[in-house]
Amino acid sequence: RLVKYTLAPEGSPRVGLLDGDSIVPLGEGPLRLSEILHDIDPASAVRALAAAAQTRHQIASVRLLAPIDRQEVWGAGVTYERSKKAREEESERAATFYDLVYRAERPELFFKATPHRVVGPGTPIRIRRDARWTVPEPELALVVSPSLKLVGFTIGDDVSSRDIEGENPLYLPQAKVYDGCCALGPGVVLAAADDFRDREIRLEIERGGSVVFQGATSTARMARRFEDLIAWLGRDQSFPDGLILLTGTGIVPPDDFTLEPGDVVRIAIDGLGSLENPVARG
Ligand code: DO4
Ligand code: MG
Repeated sequence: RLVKYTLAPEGSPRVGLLDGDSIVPLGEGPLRLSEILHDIDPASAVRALAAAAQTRHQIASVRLLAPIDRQEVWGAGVTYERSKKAREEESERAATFYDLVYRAERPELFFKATPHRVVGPGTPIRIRRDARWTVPEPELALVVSPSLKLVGFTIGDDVSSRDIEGENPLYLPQAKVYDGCCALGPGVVLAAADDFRDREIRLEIERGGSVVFQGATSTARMARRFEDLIAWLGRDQSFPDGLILLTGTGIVPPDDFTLEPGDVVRIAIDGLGSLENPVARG
C-alpha cells in the first residue's frame, strides 16, 4: 500500500510504501503521491524508489494523511440494489428516479469533494450543522489517472445527509458536499496488484465503546463495471490532476440510525486495510 504521511504534526507530506508495521519512504525531496500513481509504470517506479530508501519509519510514529493530492473526488450513486431501496424509502416522490437510474445505461455521477474537504485516517468526518440524519457510506474508491486509466484503489467514505437528500433530490449537492464530507485512506493499492472485483466491504460504527451498527457487502454486488463508470465520467471532460471516484454504497444503516458526534466509523476492505474516523459536528 502506498501512503501519504507526515513525521511531525505540521510537517511536510511524504510518500511511502507500507511494509508490515513500517513505512519505506519513497523519494528524498518533495514528491506527490500522484506523480507515482500517474507514472506510465507505477509498480516499477515504486520498486526503484523503495530500493533507494536509506531508512524506515514505524507506522506508530507517523501521521497518515488522505492519499490525495490535487484530484477532484466524484461519486457514483445507486450502484447497489441496497442503495436504490434506501433512496426509494427515503423519498416516495423521488423513488421513480432512483429506480430509473439503477436500470439506465447512464449512471448517476456526482461531484463529491475537492482535496480540502477530504480527511484522512483518524481525522474527524463531519455532520453538517443543519442536518438531522447523517450516515457514512462505505465505498471502494477508484484512483484514476489524467488519461482516465484505473491506476489504484483505496477506501472512501461518502458521508451523506439523508434528510437533505430525501427532502428533494435537487438538494443532493448540499447533502453530499461540505467540509469534512469525505474520508479516504489509509493507502492506495496499485491496480496492477489487485482488481477488487469480488471483495467484502465491512462497516462498523462504535458509540461509547459499543458497536451500534455493523454491516457488510461485496463489490461483486455492484451493478456497474468500474471501467464503465470511468468512461461515463470522462465522456466530455478532462481531469488534468486525475480523479478519485467513489463507487457507491451497498451498506445502509436502518432508517432510524443517524451518526452522532463522538461515534467512530470503521470501514474495512481486505487488501486495503481499515479506514477509521471519529465523527464531529460543527
Ligand atoms: O443519489 C444519491 C446518492 C447515492 C449514493 O451516494 C450511493 O449510492 O452511494
Ligand atoms: Mg455514496
